[in-house]
Amino acid sequence: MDLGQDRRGVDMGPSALRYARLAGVLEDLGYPVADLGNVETPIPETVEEASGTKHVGAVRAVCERVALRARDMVSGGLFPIFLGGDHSISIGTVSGVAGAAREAGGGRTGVLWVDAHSDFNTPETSPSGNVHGMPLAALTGRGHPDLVRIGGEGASINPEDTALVGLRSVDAEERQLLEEAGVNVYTMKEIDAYGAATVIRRALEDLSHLDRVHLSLDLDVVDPDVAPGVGTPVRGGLTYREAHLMMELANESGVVTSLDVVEVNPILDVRNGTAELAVELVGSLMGRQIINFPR
Ligand code: DIR
Ligand code: MN
Ligand code: MN
Ligand code: MN
Repeated sequence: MDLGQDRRGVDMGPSALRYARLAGVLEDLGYPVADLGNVETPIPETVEEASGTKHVGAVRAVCERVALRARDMVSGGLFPIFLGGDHSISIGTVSGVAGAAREAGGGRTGVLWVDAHSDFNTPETSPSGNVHGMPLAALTGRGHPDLVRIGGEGASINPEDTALVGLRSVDAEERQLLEEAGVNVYTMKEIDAYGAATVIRRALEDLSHLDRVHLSLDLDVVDPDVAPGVGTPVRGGLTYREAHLMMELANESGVVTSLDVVEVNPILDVRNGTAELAVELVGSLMGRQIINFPR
């Protein structure tokens, strides 16, 4: 889906990730993989542009379908990996995963949001009207009622059950909302000051009380020199190794139970390198050692 922001192309992300051998990398690690195909999604050319929150009706419809798929996967005991698409898909992925787990007595779901942006805007605070800047707010019960309602009425997750890592672009009023909500925030400044390992371990510690953790990986968290194929690049991001360390430490913690890989835009990419990096990062999260030390 590319309805949640202004640039075309991010809807081709799943094809680029498949082409970069996502399934093969997981199979090499010993996992059985089932590709469930794409979720039916309209293109912006066929969607009536409403004023205010852009394409909100169509985004909601797609996210409801995503949430149903997410529920089925959690009920089936699978580890869901969702390929975006822009980050608005996560209103569907997280609400579905959290809702299914809660109803099955599987307890409380938290979110590790790894992104250059905090995606905590509401229609009132958003400077762009783009839904991809709103998913985390909607998931915690803030924002457009049609977005908050996705996957079931009300908030899907508690703000204190979220940790944000890699931030370096937050809008002024969005920042106020973030502070009021009390989410755990780790900016690039903290990563520079304390080191990536310390910050990542703190963020994982913030989520250690939860039964499930959904990792939502927006590829724009990585520095645009390393990952140019994203719609809203912001310089000063994670290095190649810091991004891998994020996933390696998440793997070591063993807490992650579902994953989004979003905002890969093949039109803006260079020889599919951002999709290939994304696949590498999924590999690290699932246990692959990119630095092999013979033991
Ligand atoms: C900006 C950009 N804060 C907005 N957000 C992005 O439009 O709300 N999120 N790029 O990923
Ligand atoms: Mn995002
Ligand atoms: Mn982002
Ligand atoms: Mn909801």
